[in-house]
Amino acid sequence: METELHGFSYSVYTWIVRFALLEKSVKYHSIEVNPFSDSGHPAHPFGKVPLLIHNGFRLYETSAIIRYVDLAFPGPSLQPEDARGRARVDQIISIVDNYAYWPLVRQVSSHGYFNKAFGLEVDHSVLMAGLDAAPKILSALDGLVAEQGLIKTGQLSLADIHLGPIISYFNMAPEGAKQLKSYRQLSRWWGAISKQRGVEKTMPKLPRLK
Ligand SMILES: N[C@@H](CCC(=O)N[C@@H](CS)C(=O)NCC(=O)O)C(=O)O
Repeated sequence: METELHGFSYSVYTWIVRFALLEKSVKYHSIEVNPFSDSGHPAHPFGKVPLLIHNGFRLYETSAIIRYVDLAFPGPSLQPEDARGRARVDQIISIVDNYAYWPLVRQVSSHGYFNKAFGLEVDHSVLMAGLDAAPKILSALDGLVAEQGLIKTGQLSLADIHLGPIISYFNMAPEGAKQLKSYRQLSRWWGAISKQRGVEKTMPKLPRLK
């Protein structure tokens, strides 16, 4: 059985897939591709990462990949059996992809942490746009992780795996960390997730802000 993950070390979506693969104890080869280069990832129709290849089966879109990993490999299930639990997991994943990724990661984390840490240009208007958009998203997630998340269920699910790296990146920006503190359930949830072995083992190695 051959599993290949095409990803980029700093990509938050690649981190999500690494986290799911680790939870299912899947051994795989990592292929490093920078999707932010001029050509993007040539093997991905939209030039992005991640892309998983499992015995010739090629799959892109992170949410599809982690659901596939959960079903295709043995080990504890990462999705609740009941309809409502499963729906909440899917809802959190969908919120991440449709509402959270851009403001929390590409605006707040990129301009409040990454560009500073890597000596790149910081656009404060982009950072502010992300910070303005964040409360609505954090507030929705605060309620949802209280209902379906590690601290409520005691079990790691695909929702925790999809959301954890996103909140981690947001929290790396001091402005993001300050906002996160106002959301009690989400902060508690993040406190528990950040101590998970899967997070520690799959987290990208990143410089601290000076
Ligand atoms: N919808 C895609 C999004 C993947 C994505 O945006 N990946 C980022 C890295 S975290 C990327 O490749 N960005 C390159 C670009 O936007 O040009 C998924 O769920 O996998």
